[in-house]
Amino acid sequence: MRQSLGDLAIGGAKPAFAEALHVGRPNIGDRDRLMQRINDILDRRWFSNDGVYVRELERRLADMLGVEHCIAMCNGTVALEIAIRATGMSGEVIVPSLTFIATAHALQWQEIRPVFCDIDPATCTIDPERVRELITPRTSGIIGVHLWGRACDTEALAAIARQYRLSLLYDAAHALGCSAAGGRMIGGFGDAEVFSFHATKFVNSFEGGAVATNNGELAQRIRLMKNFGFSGYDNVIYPGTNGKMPEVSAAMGITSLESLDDFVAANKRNFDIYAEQLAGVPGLKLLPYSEDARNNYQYVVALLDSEVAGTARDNLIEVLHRENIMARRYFYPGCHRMEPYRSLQPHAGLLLPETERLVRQTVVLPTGTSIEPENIHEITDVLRCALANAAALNSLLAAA
Ligand code: T4K
Repeated sequence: MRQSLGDLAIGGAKPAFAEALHVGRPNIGDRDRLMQRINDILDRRWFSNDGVYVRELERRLADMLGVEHCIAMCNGTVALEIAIRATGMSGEVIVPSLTFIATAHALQWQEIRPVFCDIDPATCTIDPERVRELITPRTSGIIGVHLWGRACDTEALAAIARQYRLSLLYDAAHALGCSAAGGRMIGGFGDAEVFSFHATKFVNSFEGGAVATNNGELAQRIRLMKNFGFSGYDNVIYPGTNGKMPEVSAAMGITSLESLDDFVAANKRNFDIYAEQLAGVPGLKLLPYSEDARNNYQYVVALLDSEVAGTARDNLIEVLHRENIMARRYFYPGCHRMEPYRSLQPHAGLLLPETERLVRQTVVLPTGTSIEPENIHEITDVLRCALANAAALNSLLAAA
């Protein structure tokens, strides 16, 4: 057990890990099954354009999510862009600022203004009461983000969308395998929901994404849009782009999905060890997962209250990085403080007090199948030691 700063790399000791531990290390399912599938793809020489693996992935996802339609795509960002276009969003769309930059960029890319909305600190998702205050005659839609797998207040957002006739999308990049409170699976809310299967997601297809919807007409439009608008050979009936998922990605996606339960179990095991080891550490608390919902446990988010802990979040990140524990500050500093939004909307932060507070507190810790229980014991030992010596840590970093 580490006692003093001298036991930490920042105080001169050897780093806890010789090789870096990363947030977002990919999970890998059954390698043999993956290689069989890739060999099959090579044998059949069908690499893209609505191949059998893409269809199988779409079918499996739709079944799992309990939705009628699922359209696989090359990544989550393009899937968002296409869903935004297909639902006819324009003018202004209300989004949280506390999200990965892709959510805002998918709008701005199409010259739609993202109007940043504050979060409900209890769920870290868009606050419906604040949404109401941001509606103008130019508002065409809302995009909720099920951040870190925590479901938005889907009922309240649906009521607002109905009342003001707005399109309603969800960025569900973090929320595969999660449900809202009460058990209804994320995937079927709003007009459509968008998933990411990027390498860093707990179910990955190297790169990939998908749109899930129960609206057949919308699904048809999205299918056309992701394939240049082709409706059969030599017949284009719609403007479109290339959003297709390649077969090799679908093969990885299917193989990952087959291991979903194992991945969730590893994430939950890790989360529980973090929670047990960090219980009672002053100023540091893990963002809990709701007992009323199904969770994928893919993000371990610790929140540091620097007043109570006696040191700043960035000092703790520095300590962890020196130990080769590559914790992240997701999603610091908030979209509204990144370009082009910082220049276009310089005062947006005034309406985002909860977001501004939270982005200064987050420490996202490594998890997933590459992280073993003993790794977590080391990580939490480092955290406890750093915080037990907060005053000395502040002096050391101030002198550096
Ligand atoms: N909406 C939300 C809410 C999202 O979080 C995302 C993506 C999207 C939309 C868009 O979906 P995609 O278009 O990406 O499908 C990473 C991912 O690139 C991004 O997909 C993800 N969110 C975001 C949360 O994380 P960065 O900028 O943090 O990436 P990077 O390169 O710093 O890598 C993250 C960590 O993962 C590092 O610690 C290294 C590790 N890593 C990464 C890769 C690619 C590995 O260990 N192995 C790998 O192969 O965005």
